[in-house]
Amino acid sequence: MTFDIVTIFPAMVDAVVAAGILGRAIERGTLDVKVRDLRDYTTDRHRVVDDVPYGGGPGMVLKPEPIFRALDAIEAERGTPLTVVLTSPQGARFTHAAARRLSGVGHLVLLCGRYEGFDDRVRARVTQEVSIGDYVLTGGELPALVVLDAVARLMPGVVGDERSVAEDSFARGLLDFPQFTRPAEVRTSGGHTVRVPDVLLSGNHAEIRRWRKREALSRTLERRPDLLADAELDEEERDILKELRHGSD
Ligand code: 9D3
Repeated sequence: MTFDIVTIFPAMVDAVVAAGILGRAIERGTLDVKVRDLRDYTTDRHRVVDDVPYGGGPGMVLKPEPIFRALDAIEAERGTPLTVVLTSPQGARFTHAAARRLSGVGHLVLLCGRYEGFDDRVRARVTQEVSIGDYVLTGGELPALVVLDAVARLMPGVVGDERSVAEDSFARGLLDFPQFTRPAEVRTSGGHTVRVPDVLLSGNHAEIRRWRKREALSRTLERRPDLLADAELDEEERDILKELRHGSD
């Protein structure tokens, strides 16, 4: 899968993309990410990408022509038509379901917002506008990287072990069960020891599976009951959930 990311801070995007699982996928050729400096698509000597808002008010607005020139260049290089994702606080909330839909598109353009946002006329070239949540950031680079990360890891071969993608908590609609690693006992700073639950050391895999289901369900019920409305539960999980709900009556 191929991504073109258009930004006024290419170094910020480059650094993230080079690290970790995405960096390795790029080295292997499973993933292709081209980071483009919006200033490269200006035509004036000072490479200006922003201007004052018509009608007045604070802050600056991203000029439309550099964005149009960038999209024209990408279109000429990649072939038409483009799927263009614009990051903005006005966008629809980006969810795992949205990531899954986008992972079916072979090529994506991500436009990173800055300042007070884009000249509204660029929206004529935009397929979808996304926000990553209800908090105010300084720009769209981190949101674009969130979209890249969430979409890219769904592509076959990007994440080493396909099971971690399939068993993904949001893929199933449940939170993860608790994880432990060695040692089986560890001394806390408070001076007492905390042990790994015995069931995980028992070697009884049927019991371990059931314990994990119960933990995942009780955590979800406690922390994110909203997820249970759309969760895909098997019969055993529905039974455990019924028990857990009766327990809190
Ligand atoms: C809604 C706030 N705006 C009111 C004047 C100003 C403004 C604040 C921050 C305009 C743009 C930004 C920069 N944020 C993004 O570009 C952004 C964003 C975000 O701030 N939160 C969650 N998702 C996203 S996606 C892009």
